[in-house]
Amino acid sequence: MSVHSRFRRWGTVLAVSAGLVAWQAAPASAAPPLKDITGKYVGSAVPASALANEADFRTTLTREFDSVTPENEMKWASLEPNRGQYNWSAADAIVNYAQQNGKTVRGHTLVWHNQYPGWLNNLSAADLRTAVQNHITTVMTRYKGKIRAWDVVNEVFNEDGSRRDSIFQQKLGANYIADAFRWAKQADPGAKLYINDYNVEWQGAKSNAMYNLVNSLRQQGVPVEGAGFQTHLSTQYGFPGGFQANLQRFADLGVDVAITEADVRVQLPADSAKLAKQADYFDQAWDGCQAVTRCVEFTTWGFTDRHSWVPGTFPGEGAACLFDSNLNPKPAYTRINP
Ligand code: 9MR
Repeated sequence: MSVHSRFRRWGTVLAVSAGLVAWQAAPASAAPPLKDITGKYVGSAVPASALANEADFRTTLTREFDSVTPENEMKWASLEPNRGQYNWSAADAIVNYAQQNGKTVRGHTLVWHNQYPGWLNNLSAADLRTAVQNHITTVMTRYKGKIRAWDVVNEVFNEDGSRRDSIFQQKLGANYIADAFRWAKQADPGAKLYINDYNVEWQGAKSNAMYNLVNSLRQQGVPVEGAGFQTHLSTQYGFPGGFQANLQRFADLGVDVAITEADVRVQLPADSAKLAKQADYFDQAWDGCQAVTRCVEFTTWGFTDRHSWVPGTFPGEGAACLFDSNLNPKPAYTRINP
């Protein structure tokens, strides 16, 4: 919770549902929306299918958040499965929702070693370079002026801080990152251009490598304007040490910083102790961002346990979001927004 909101109390309400009477935490609708308790953007990853098909999902999203990140719809394989043939409909649907509802969009993501189309594998180095430039230019031009920030490159480091051996690194060499940022700047000069990664929330080999790269790119005049910290956390590990100081050192390089994909998974079944620990982690992440002037955004990777990548990727873990599957706020929500 922010210092500001610590002094606000909303009490409890008598909830009557399905014949049961129970005292429970005030629903989110009784508290101000998350987006209204901070001057920073508060976002969520969004699957276009849920936005289209689930009215309750859409209602909570619209009430609580002022930024959306397409969860998969703007990835290269989604947008351009065959060379030069674009499928815009799902990405357009999210951008149109944002435009119609006064939300901003975080674009995700232009150059990533995952979820890229197979046709990239068959290209020569020179042709791959052309394909990357064309893809960045085509996608950013379509959404020019409608995307607040773009994850231009995603997850370019290994855990030890060495460069990930992606198809881009292998074929184009280390400078593909600088090229990507320059092409992105030409396509939409108004969007904030980010490098984004996970396990960079504490000071260590990986975050040091990202810090050094941002520093050296900026010294060369490459338009890196933001550092994204995914913040996929688990209660079985400690909260990242020096979280706020780590954000601050990047901010001190002259870039914006953002929490881009926050979630806190617990081992299933969840219980009140685990959810209390989860609440503590979410609150520390929220407060860390609030305390850094240039932390401009707090985005969660989905807001409801109904739709979360976690159980599919970490068997036995889940319940990682601020709202449960029925869209009731969990202790983590109430802790941030009491
Ligand atoms: O949530 C996304 C999931 O639906 C996809 O299957 C997965 C594919 O790798 O990507 C997930 O989102 C990832 C994001 O794009 C980048 N950071 C890690 C996220 C969780 O894996």
